Amino acid sequence: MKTSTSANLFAALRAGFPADLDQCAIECADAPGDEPLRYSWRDLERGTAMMANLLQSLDLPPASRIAVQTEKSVEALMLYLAVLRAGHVYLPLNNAYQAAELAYFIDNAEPAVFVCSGRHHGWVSKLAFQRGVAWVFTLNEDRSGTLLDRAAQMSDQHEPAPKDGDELAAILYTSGTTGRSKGAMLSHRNLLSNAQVLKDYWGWRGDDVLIHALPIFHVHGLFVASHGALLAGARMIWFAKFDARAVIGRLPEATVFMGVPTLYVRMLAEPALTREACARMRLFISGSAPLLIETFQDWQRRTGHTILERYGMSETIMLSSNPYEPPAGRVGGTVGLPLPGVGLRIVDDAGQPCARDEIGHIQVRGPNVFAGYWRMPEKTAEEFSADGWFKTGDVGKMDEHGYVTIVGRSKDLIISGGYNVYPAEVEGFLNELPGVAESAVVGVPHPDLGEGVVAIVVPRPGGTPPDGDALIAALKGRIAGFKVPKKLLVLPELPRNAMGKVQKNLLRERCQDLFA
Ligand code: MLC
Ligand code: AMP
Repeated sequence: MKTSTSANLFAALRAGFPADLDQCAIECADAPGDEPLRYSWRDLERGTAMMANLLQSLDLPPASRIAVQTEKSVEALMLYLAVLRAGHVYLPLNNAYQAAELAYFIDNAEPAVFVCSGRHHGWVSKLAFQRGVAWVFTLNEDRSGTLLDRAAQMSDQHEPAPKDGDELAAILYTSGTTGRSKGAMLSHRNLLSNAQVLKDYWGWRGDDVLIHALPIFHVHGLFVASHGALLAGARMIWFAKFDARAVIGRLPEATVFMGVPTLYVRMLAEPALTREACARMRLFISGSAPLLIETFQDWQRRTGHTILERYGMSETIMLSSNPYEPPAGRVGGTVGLPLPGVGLRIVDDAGQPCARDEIGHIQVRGPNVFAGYWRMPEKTAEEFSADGWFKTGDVGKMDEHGYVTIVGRSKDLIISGGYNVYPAEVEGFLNELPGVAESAVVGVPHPDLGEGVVAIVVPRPGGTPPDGDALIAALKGRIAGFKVPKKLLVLPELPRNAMGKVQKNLLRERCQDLFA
């Protein structure tokens, strides 16, 4: 196997750091305390070296999975970089996940190390140790925890582990089209090739200032935003939690912002969002969920800037983007053109190419496309066409200029505020609750979240009908809060077609205005 330090994604990102390592790399915008909390590039270099040395001192098998469920912090970003640096595999987990969800990921990925927030150490460490995890460390928002205590004793010199580009860098859990969560295996090459393409395509520069206000357990915040800034040696203004007013307050110093559509909707609701506030900005990017044309137009009117919408997914990182230049080439309601090096085709149900503007299934290929799902070769095979294209599960069309429009999804997926919710998973938990015979979960328009989760529940015959509020309360604590239905209806039966399949389209129509 051909291994070299340069194929290690960390080494490539570090090569983008500016020559003067004492410059500010990251400034925390919402850290407690009066003094601004700043990290220099040297802090990133040394901190990641110490954490990488700590991982190395544990004598883990090569390519061990390092599972991380912590609050967002600069140290958590350093931990991600340290895992790459040490040559292990990063496994980020949404911090809303509860015990049943974590148990599944641990059983499936078999991480050697779990890093959790100190406040959850009791139950998480018990769960992790019971399932064979060798090491559990804590990492807290206030820069405390056993991970940093141990890393502080390590050397701040570390040579990045030599890597072949095809070796695994990260596993991101996603449900893909159906069923239980699957771990999308992303290699050093997948991540680096995509970061390099985006660096050129979006014109990243060393004097950019990125407002980073997204979580760092998904593609958008962890890869697209962080890699962009690191590779360009650009400064980040770092928000541990998105707050529309606070973000607008920092826009005058910034040049780049990335968000899911909900972030744009919330910022538009703030009177402080003006042309003056955005005067230095060069690029607003939206993705992870459809951006409504109204939001695109309102943003243009209010700020004078045209949002650049792009499209991607966990299995592929970024696939398409509206052009950077000229801004007039950014077409609202579309996700732009396939990125350089990315093949994107629209095919019909039989797998035959669709004509221009004809709606079909979106399939992709390229150096950014993942190697497959972790330990699920059959699932992997199902999601690729016979000629090697990945089936995204998205439905769309391409116009004569090559612009792609996503019109829907063939996968049963709800995207709420940029987070994916799989109806079958929520239905499974609902159906286990007392008094519930069966249930159906759908997504309907929501002014803030894009789609809001709604459950329709059928009571068990003969018993006391279940109370909607009690069911919602019972779900909280069992599954991540963002998956819990915002509204729940109790109906005597679910509409079914002649085949006995639940007609979710009818339920969606019925609930269409629930959040209006
Ligand atoms: C939080 N809550 C949500 C929610 N986020 N409910 C539904 N959908 C969501 N997205 C619920 C919590 O469970 C809680 O419920 C209540 O809202 C308050 O929680 P919070 O954490 O204070 O919420 P808030 O800070 O307002 O979070 C909203 C948000 C956040 C939009 C800022 O969801 C967010 O950061 N989303 C971005 C997701 C993202 O990065 N996606 C990228 C995926 S990558 P209760 O009942 O307990 O009060 C991808 C690929 C690609 O898709 O192309 O990029
Ligand atoms: P995930 O697997 O969590 O990364 O989610 C990926 C999915 O998000 C894609 O398959 C799309 O359905 C959706 N998505 C991402 N970007 C966009 C976008 N700009 N417009 C519409 N849907 C999007």
